Amino acid sequence: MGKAKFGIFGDGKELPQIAMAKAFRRGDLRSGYYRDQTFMFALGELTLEQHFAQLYAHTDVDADPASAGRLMNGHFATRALDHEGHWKDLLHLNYAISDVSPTAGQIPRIIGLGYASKLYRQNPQLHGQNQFSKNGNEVVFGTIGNAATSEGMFLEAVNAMGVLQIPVVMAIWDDDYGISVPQEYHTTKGDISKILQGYQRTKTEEGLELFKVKGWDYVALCNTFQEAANISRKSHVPTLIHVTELTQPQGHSTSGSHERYKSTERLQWEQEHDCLLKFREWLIDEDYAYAAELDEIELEAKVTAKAAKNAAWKAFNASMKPDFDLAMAILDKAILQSSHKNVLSELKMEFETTLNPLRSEVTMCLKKALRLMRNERISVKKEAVAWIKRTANENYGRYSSHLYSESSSSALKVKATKPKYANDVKLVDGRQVLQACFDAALSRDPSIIAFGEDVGLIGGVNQAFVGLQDKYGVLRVTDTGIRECTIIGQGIGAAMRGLRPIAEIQYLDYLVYALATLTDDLATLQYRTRGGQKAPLIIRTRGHRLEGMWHAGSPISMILGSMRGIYLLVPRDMTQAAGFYNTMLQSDDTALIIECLNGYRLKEKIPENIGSFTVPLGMPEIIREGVDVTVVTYGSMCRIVLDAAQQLQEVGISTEVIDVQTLLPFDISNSILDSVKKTNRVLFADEDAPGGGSAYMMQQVVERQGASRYLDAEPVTLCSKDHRPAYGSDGDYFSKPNVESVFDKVYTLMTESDPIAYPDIY
Ligand SMILES: Cc1ncc(C[n+]2csc(CCOP(=O)(O)OP(=O)(O)O)c2C)c(N)n1
Ligand SMILES: [Mg+2]
Repeated sequence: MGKAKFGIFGDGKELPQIAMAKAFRRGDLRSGYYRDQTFMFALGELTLEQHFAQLYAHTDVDADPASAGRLMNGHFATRALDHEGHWKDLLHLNYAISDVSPTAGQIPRIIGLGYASKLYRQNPQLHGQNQFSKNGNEVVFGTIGNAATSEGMFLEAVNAMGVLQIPVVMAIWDDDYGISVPQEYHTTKGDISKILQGYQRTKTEEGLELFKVKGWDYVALCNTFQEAANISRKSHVPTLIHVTELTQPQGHSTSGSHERYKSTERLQWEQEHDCLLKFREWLIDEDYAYAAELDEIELEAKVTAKAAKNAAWKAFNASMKPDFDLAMAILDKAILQSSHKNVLSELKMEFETTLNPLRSEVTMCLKKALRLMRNERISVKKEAVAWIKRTANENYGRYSSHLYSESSSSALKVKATKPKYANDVKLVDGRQVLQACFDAALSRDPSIIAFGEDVGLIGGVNQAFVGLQDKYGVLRVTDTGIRECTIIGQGIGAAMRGLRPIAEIQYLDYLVYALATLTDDLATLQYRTRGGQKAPLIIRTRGHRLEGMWHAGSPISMILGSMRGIYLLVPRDMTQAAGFYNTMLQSDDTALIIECLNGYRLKEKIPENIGSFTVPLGMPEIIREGVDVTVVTYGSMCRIVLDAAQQLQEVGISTEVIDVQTLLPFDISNSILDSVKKTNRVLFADEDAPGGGSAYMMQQVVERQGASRYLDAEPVTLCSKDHRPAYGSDGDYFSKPNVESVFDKVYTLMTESDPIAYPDIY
């Protein structure tokens, strides 16, 4: 009837989920997908009414605790944070991590969820009373469909869990299909557990323990899940349960019927092997119940489900009714006061006869009414405008809140502490500034960990962790395999369990391998749970210019376009970077920090308060004052622009250089506008492709901050060529902006306003 826009359900997979729920203990975690409704019901983590509330997109957190109406149905989550955004006692939760729709998107984080148990068990500094773990006894239960096991994320994660030896029970719900596509298109030999046999542990080799069990065999399912959970809990060995012969009685979702693609024989087989039917037969055969008793239970279940559906629908409508009633009362007044009585009456009638009206429809109705009355001076307009403003504000909360942390630990609330320098301050390599910052952090807080490719033994390709594995141990400063996607997953999962990971992506260009997990999972986490879950992960990487097509990238627009929800910090040197690490470690937000690849060996002054000074987010810094032109830039470009500014000074042009420092958030207090008011000319310069990061900065300053009114010349951008940077110093020079191109761009701006003083050069 159009009450719900889309439905996807867990039918055909009920029985293994009951078995899984029996093996699950309070404090354990689940990272699964849209089929897991029976598991959630069995744990008591989802009520029937909540199930329907999500189907209707009820925006009340109490009605749909998983997503407050933001996610399609079948996307489950436990609220792990209290109303203030602070951790609850996770040991007392059945902790279901919020689902995402992309198949296998739930998998990378499993690595971190399990890794946290390993650290809580193996690192004595983390022992003792805490709300996150009891000696690392918590098991992560992962679920995935058979078809989704073809995704790289799954295969990467299976390998990683084998390497890491973490307590994961990975269940595969195998119904032989992925929507319409049968097994032979998905899996070599048509059998995922068969092809994973090489991962099976042996007496002498670590690996996974693999199980295969039929999805309609209740006793075998219970035994298998119990055994797997015991192994994982006790020995931290990952286990994988391939649950076969499952069905999908209603097809994939409400958007199509499976009769279109399954043969008559398959449909017949599914009817006979439905796990609930087989369970029923077993209960009767084993004398646990009479058929009549089960009939009664089934009837009761239908009545209960219907009642829950009706209650949820009623509650959903009731949540909107006061606003609808008030809007209609305002329209009644408008009909009395306005000369457009007839059209207004029609508008009202139209809304009142709408089947299942929504907030958008009442908003459209009142906005149309206001447009009609635009030339009239009648008192009702004030009431209508007040209604529009109030509900817009409330709808912002309903649909746009919690993209970032809104708790008292938000990164935007961290107090700024300036770096302090000794009188005889030493000049050191940039990497040493970072090393001192990480040293201070690791000694301050045992929950801080760092990992990534080459981070452990050698202390990172750029040496910022040098000596720190020796000092803090392999559990704190750790090498990983080359697996960017699950490095990020390792960070997300660990952060969701109270640890403070710094996950490293070796070069910014390789962030692409982890992009799906960053954009789908991490960036949306607070938003999609409306503040019910968080993963305060710091992602460390390095980029901008150095050498070659894959070691000098600055794909900022890719990040800006895909990772809202993760702060984007672009420090110009290692001191600013250290300040950002200190800020983020005090906050419960997540951030990507891009260090300058070419800055590790440049000399910097090391602050005395290296472990505690902070750099605030969203605060640009004027790094050179000037009056003629403002250049807005960041990262490695700061030095280039400063050099150009020096040369411009020699021809009489005074350039103000602003380092934005953070792109998300961008200049919270509109300070760049003040500079433009003074210079009336602005250039936005970066190393991204044309129309990328520079265009974003232009939009922020010219449109959002309203700089256009103060400009005497067109705002301009300077960026890289369309292609990636060619290798070698000349490749860099002719691919990226350089001192001369900055000079020319600024000089041309001046030529435009004073061609006599600044004649054309070329
Ligand atoms: C990355 C991605 N690709 C495609 C889809 C569309 N899609 C949703 S479910 C699905 C099939 C999944 O099949 P399977 O993993 O076997 O799970 P099942 O639905 O059968 O339980 C597809 C292709 C998606 N959600 N995400
Ligand atoms: Mg399937």
